[in-house]
Amino acid sequence: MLVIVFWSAPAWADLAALSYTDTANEAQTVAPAQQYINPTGGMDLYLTAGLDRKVGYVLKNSAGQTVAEGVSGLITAADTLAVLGQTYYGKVLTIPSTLAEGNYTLTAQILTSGGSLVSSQDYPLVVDRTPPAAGEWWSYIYQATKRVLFENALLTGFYVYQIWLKNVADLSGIQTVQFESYDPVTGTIYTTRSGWYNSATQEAGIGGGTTSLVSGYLPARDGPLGLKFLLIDQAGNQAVLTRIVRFDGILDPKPELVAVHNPNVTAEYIPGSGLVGYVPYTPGMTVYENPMKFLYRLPRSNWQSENPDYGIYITHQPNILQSAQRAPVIYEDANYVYIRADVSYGGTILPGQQWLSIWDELQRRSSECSYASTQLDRHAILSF
Ligand SMILES: [Ca+2]
Ligand SMILES: [Ca+2]
Repeated sequence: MLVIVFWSAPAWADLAALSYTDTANEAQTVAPAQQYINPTGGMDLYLTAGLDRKVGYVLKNSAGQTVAEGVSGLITAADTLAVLGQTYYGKVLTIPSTLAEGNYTLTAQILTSGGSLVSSQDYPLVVDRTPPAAGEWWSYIYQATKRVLFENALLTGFYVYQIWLKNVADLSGIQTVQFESYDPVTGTIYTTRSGWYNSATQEAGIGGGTTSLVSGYLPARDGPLGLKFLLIDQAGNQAVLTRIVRFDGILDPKPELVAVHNPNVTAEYIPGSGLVGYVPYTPGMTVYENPMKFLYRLPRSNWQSENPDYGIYITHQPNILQSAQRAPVIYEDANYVYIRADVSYGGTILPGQQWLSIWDELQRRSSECSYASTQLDRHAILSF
């Protein structure tokens, strides 16, 4: 004799699973513990009981009104249900119509063959088909104010510490925040990261406000960049928020220190250029004047005058008592501009600020006050 032992049902009536098509048009089969559901049509109930019993259900809304109910035929040995990795005796009953959003109580029942109630079990359900709501995009730039992140904004990669959405809310609660950065032309995804949600402030975003988002959240590249937040509520409904920005994510290619001025030399660094007295830079070379005159070479493609969104410029500070100013371009050819950066050999005016200190600095600014800077390598091996 062939004996098939199924998982033995508990004494109470059991609802093993609910099955429905969700708001993303995908089939879902979930345990009732899921509680939050988003069916777009009818819904199948996997109800289990012993042989020679019947199963039934009653669905009541939050006002206590019965909105659907049903009873099965007799369960026989042929009535096996395989769902969510388990096999049971039972029947599938269907709630035929689309349920209105709101709170429900689903009562699963076991009945005798004559229809008398043997046991029942209540399951709270929340039907939620409304995706999360979200308000404005915001950004925090280090040492600048928090501000709205508009479409097509110029955004610095170096000092953008946080990007987030305000007024993020959902009646059933936010379950997941996903972030993506992508190429808005090809759709290529650059980064995918989990985001955070703060239910107290109703904000969802990326970044903790203490480090640059270029470390993993945003790609190290220049150009138009798509930003996307995917907000998923407890019932699985999704809201997709996108913003395209002009993203200035790299400094490269950086200016290259190619020559240093020597007042005792009259030859031209490049014949015909007028760059008289500039001699090729070598580490440890001797310099004969103060302030020192450095000659940097920068590809035109990364020169801010020709690439205003994503290019760079150099500031210098010829005198330590002066504020930094833009270093002048003193020669250019088809491929490069040559920039003279004057750097005081200090140490006498402000104690502790010796050698080349920090004045050979790259800076960038955007029309929206994005700001980033980085120090070039310190050429501290220069000596007099
Ligand atoms: Ca919702
Ligand atoms: Ca750039």
